[in-house]
Amino acid sequence: MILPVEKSKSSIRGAFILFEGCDRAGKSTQAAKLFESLDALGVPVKLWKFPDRTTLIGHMIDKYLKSGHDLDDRAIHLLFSANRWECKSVMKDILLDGTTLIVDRYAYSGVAYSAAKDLELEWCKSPDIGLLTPDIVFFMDMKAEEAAKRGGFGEELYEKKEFQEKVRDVFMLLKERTWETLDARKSVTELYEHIGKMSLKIIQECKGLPLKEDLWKS
Ligand code: Z5A
Ligand code: MG
Repeated sequence: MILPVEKSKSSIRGAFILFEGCDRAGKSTQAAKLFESLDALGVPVKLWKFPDRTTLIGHMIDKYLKSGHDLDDRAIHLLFSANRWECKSVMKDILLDGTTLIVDRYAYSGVAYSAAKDLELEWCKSPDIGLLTPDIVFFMDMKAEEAAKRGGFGEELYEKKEFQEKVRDVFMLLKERTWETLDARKSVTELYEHIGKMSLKIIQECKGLPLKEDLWKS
């Protein structure tokens, strides 16, 4: 009798697709567009956003961002990181279940915004060591003065041009092999053409690969 071969979970895993970049670069726009088109194609997919403001830690972060409440820079950094850790096991289950996860901001934002406040880069990275590692990072690159022309800039705590330039400089230091840097000044459609193609490719490539939980480990 031939027994059915049990599929190892890692052989069908989904891809971890991340959007990063400074404020108003178009991350959420592209993440939503990618979600809609993959969903329409019948690809199992979920959209996640950090900070995840729906959790208890997320509520504290939301309050901080909206009120400019005076909180120690290291304390808020650790809260952003804790917000990712509290979501890790659910994100892992989603990916191992074969569902692609589109994530809007993650640990790179965590480090970029805190290091821009002059906290040491290595200290900023350390609480996120060992989180899930994205398979591809679409870095939406744009200068702060261009971003400022877009809607909504200036409503939350970090949305100041000089600060955003510092954030961008730190992002540049964090670039890795998995990063695709995109010129965020291009049109939504033009950007999406590339993002859509690259995402389908990475979804295929990841299917047989183990999930990585080694962010910044080496
Ligand atoms: N933060 C942190 O400090 N530490 C952490 O660990 C994490 C985050 C995870 C809130 O983030 C803050 O938290 C953020 C970083 C910090 N700092 N600030 N401020 P958020 O992700 O919640 O922020 P947001 O409110 O979603 O804004 P955003 O992410 O900066 O914007 P975006 O998603 O990149 O852009 P968008 O919403 O897609 O588009 C912005 C506008 O531009 C909108 O009017 C669009 O219609 C328009 N748009 C988009 N694409 C285009 C193109 N291609 N051409 C022209 N116009 C466009
Ligand atoms: Mg956004």
